[in-house]
Amino acid sequence: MKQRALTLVAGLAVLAAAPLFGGVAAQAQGKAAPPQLSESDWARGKEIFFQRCAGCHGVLRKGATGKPLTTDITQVKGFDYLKNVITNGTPAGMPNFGTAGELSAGEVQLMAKYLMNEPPQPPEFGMKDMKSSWKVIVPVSQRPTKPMNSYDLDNLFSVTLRDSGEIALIDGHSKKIINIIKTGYAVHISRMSKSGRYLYVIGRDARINLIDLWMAKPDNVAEIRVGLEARSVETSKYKGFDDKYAIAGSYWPPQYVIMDGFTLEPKKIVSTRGMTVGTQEYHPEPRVASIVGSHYGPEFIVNIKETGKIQVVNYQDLKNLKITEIEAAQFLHDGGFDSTGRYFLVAANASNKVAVVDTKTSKLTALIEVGKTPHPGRGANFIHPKFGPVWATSHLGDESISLIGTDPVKHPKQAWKVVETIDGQGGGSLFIKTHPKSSNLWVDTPLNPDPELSQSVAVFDTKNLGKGYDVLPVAEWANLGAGPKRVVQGEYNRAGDEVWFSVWSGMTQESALVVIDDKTRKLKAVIKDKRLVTPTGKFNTYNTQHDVY
Ligand code: DHE
Repeated sequence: MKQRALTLVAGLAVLAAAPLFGGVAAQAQGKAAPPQLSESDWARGKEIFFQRCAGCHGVLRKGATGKPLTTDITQVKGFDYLKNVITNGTPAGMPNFGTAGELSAGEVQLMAKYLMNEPPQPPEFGMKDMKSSWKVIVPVSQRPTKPMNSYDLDNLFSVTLRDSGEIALIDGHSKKIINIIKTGYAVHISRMSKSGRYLYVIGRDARINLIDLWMAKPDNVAEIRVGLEARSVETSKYKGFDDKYAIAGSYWPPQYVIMDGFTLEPKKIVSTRGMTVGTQEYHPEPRVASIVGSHYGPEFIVNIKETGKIQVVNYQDLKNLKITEIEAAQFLHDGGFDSTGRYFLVAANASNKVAVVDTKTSKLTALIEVGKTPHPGRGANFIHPKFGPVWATSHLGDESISLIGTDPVKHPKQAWKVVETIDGQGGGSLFIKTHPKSSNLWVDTPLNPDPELSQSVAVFDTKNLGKGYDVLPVAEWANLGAGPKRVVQGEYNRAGDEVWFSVWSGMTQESALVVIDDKTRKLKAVIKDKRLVTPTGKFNTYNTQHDVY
């Protein structure tokens, strides 16, 4: 059966390719023929793959955080194997989509069949597409000239409402929702402008929303789509360039774009396709992972997953763009600054390494072997009683937490080495967090297949790590009905005396935010509201603006 895959996928563009399904018999021995799918099942498979799978496995399914799923592999593994892994997940970080109730039994079977067919290649997305999606909702000249509300703009939380395509802006003091703002689908991160006035959020569908916190009721003032799939957005942080530029990295097409910071007008697109580190092979899909704005120069630090290269992009002269390319390791993902803001540490997750870049010299400082599949979020900086300043990461693939020395001046022997490894509750950790005013180190495990672990959080005392950790039953505290109730991503308030966690359930189930008193580690508040659909990431305005973590 020959079909035209011309269906719209989750609001995405029309696919140019016309894949053949089921009609071509598998040639190689041991390979199962790709199962046939109806046109509607194929469209649904593409949609689910975009929403749940492409981030880890890649649009072309060549693998990164997740294993490669090209048909030479999937047709050999076969339907039953794929169905089992999608249902139950793996301890290495593959979510248990079936048993968690996120995909129905029918959807799991559909995905197992879908994966045995060739992946469709989405179209490119260039300047013309960006410009036609670009909207300035409130022109700069019509925006307030001073804050028009009385909120403490240093203590707001931008909370991703993943599946409803919104963010909730919450007042950190009253814990009341200020506004629910329409955004792209499954906002991945929120970032602040240098001045603290503008909030930038990016959806998985590569839609960026620019929110002005000075409005009486903060809301969107501009938006744009920069591709078909994306995860990262950042702003110029170097002195003299306050709020001037924004940058967004896409997963598809593999590229990044520098925009005007006040309007999101796209200025310069740079493709990331090219050669990998090490074997120096061409890669057709080097996706842009984390991006940070340097405090030491007019530069963005752009981390390219599949090539394993870090680009230091100088934004002083966009016409004569200077890019310094640093060889790190595959597959670069998420990371954050050390406590001084000079060094950037980024997980090369499938290489089990952390790469360190000196943003003052634009050179690779170190490549450090850590545990299995590091996943720090932005990491956690604290003073280790014996080894001085350290930056910590937890791991998707094992229970370890690696502490890396970050002070080459006063602790040169420890600098850029794992000075200690401690064990948390289990693998499946995504985020680790502390605050300069706290001695608590919080480690979540939302992707652990055991609900006891995915619904609780471990907390260490940084002054006495040898004592082990306490387990706090955060999901239980939220007192919700049925659902996966994954406890995810701790985020501090401005004062550093409370930490917020999301209890992330299914789209039709109740979710909540749980606020813990940092000193007593006791429950302080549960924020529930029927509008809080699938909350995941939370970003405190001050801590995000100043890279406090
Ligand atoms: Fe994330 C950060 C990519 C899965 C919530 N995530 C990041 C960053 C990247 C990334 C590149 C760093 C951005 C930066 O700092 O500029 N995330 C990916 C994936 O590719 C992956 C593995 C699979 C996917 O399909 O997206 C993935 N991430 C998830 C989730 O399942 C989470 C929990 C919910 C969701 O939205 O799907 C999730 N990712 C987050 C959050 C951050 C993040 C909350 C920011 C953490 C922070 O404190 O900065």
